[in-house]
Amino acid sequence: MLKPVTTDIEALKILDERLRWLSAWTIHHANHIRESADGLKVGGHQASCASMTAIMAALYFHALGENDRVAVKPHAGPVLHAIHYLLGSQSREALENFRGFGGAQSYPSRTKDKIPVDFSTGSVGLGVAITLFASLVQDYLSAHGRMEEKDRGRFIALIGDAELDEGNIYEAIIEGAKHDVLNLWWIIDYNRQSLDATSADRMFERFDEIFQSCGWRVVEVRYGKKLAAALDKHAALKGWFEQLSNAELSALHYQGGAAWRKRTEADLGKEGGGFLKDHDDAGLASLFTDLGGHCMETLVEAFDAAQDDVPTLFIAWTIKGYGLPFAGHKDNHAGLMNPTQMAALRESMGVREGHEWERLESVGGNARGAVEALIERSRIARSKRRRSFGTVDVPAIPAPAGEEQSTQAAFGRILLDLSKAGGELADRIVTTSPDVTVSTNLGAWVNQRGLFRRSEIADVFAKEKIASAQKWGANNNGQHIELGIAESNLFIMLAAAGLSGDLFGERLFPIGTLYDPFIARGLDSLNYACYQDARFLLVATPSGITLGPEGGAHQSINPPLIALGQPGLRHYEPAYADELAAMMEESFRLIDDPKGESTYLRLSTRSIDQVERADDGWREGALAGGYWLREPGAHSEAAIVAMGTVMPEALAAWVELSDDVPGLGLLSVTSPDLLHRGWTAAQAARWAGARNASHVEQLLSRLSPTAGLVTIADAAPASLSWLGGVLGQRVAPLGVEKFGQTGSLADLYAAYRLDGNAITEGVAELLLPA
Ligand SMILES: Cc1ncc(C[n+]2csc(CCOP(=O)(O)OP(=O)(O)O)c2C)c(N)n1
Ligand SMILES: [Mg+2]
Repeated sequence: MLKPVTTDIEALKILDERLRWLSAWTIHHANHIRESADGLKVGGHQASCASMTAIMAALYFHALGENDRVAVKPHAGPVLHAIHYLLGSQSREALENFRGFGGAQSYPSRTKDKIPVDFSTGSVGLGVAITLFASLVQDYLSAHGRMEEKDRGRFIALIGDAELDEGNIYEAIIEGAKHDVLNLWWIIDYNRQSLDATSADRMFERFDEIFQSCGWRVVEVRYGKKLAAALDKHAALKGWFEQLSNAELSALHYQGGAAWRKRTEADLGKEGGGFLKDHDDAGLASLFTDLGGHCMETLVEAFDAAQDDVPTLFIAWTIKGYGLPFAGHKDNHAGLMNPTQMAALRESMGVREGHEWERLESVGGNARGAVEALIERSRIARSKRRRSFGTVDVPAIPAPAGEEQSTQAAFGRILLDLSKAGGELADRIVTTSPDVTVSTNLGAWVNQRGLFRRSEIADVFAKEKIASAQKWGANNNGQHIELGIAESNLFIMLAAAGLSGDLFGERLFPIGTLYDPFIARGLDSLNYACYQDARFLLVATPSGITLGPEGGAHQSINPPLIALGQPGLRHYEPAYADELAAMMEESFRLIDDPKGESTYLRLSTRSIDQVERADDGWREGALAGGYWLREPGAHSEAAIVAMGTVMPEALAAWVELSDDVPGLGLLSVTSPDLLHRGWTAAQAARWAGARNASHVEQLLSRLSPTAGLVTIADAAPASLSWLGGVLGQRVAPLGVEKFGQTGSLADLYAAYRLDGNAITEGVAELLLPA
């Protein structure tokens, strides 16, 4: 860790004001000056920015080391852009196009912004938690000898106080405590306002206890130097000030000096404890707004005092809209200054009309040199780091042998075989699971590769020679990160590990496992991981109603529909072990490919007879989303279209119906997601002059244009029923629309119409005259 530098406080104060101006101006320009083509609100958050400019100036121009990484509160995005503008790494053009197509993004975005953004933010709470998991990934890389001490950094989250209501933050700190996570600074912009209102007073006093219980140091940065001195001198005043509610404080900040005087007199008497006579109204306003988060000396001291690696929560008191006309007003969250107010601010800051975009406008004399020197000295990266891909040659992954297998069991076998074979890919795989390691079949892999912990944990059961299939000793070399039952943490862990190449220059191949229904529990976190283009393999098992007696509550219906609508995530649903092996191989390649993506494998615990293959002809189609498991006859009038674990029912029905329905085909769909994407992409390409039909169009054009499709999947029927729309063929969709009943497979398949009878009825429905 780098030592803090001695910094010119006056220059930092100037930078604070520059950031306040530039962020407000960027938002103003987008709303009031730039031509609006559609009349839509542009928006932006001048108050949320003004709240943080001192904190961010102190960080970026003083405290940050070159390896430190920051998640910036989404609504302070313009301040981050202003910082890079001052550094010379953001263009005026991008700021003028703030919230416009291709311009600086509304909220910091790793993938869309041209400046280096360490972590995207937007959905509050998630950007906070990813810093913790990124720190854990750093520890993992160090422990595995993939990172040198000098390259290690600190992970910083700039947090809105209302953001602390998001439960995922507490899930994260509990997990962090278990893993003894280090090198975190979480800085709360405690402006006591949310979007709708002022925030609850009561709860806030509890936050420090919660964090301390999880091993954090809590530093309250409450008062600036001036205010602290005044309150120390006047004990009654201090007691009075500290009992003001959040709403009262905000209202007084908004109303200003005269209101402060009136209220002080009312509560403390005419003399205000002997204090009022020393201050005029303006002096009072300036004194009472001197909160810690706006006082540069206080901030620099607080940051300098926290140079060890203990996770630290700074509660920096601020005023939302500090220095702007709506400071403290409870409705200021999306408030925008009008042109008159903006002109007044411009004048008060010494910015000349027509010179609004000048980086160091109004900074003159000796100060200019000091400010320029400080900007020059800032240790943060000016340009984006190149994403690293192509680390590993992914070896061919053979299918596990066995005439009868489940995809879940095959998954465990493939990982075990990979581990035994060893090699670069196996060494870079990191697995993780929220307390379902054993029940998702990762156990054998973990026995081989071990649990990861920075400090060794003995396997007490093994030491005591108590028989157990699981060896749970943990140490530095382990490759499995065991999580508590919090699916959101799983996805944020996958996001952090899946960005390891970007953040640390070291590619990891993260694999996360969970039960399919619980994807929904962490859905926004999964979306967050995909939004940042983190790369990982998500294995969801068991799935559907096929888990049978294991429990109605664990049945899953809609994840294939979720996957259909989730960019950055490819859904594969194999029926057979050889398909799974091909898909895992592909998913590892996709992780390490610049144009790749993450993969979601939906697996099952049902053991089924494997099919005999004449050759490898199925493979390409299976990886593209589907293939004919039983070829249709020329211009066939019907096909069964099946996905995943119900393939035995589809095959049996095909055998039974083939005599009566000549040319009946059986299409195995391995990815509705890929088929749909290919279909829409081919349509778009045709408009651009291309001729190629998509994979799904080619598959279905083997049938008659008037053919009927009976689609069947252990999932919502809409996962496949859309196939009728591709060429206008008719569909009888089978699938699961209700859930919750436990039973044997035969009972459930009959009750939910996933069996041969239902397929026969479907074919009849399509082929027989009404
Ligand atoms: C998950 C999520 N829910 C809701 C929102 C909408 N939202 C944006 S900011 C905000 C309030 C933020 O208040 P605070 O965290 O205190 O930030 P401030 O602007 O006061 O600094 C809300 C509700 C969001 N961005 N993300
Ligand atoms: Mg707030």
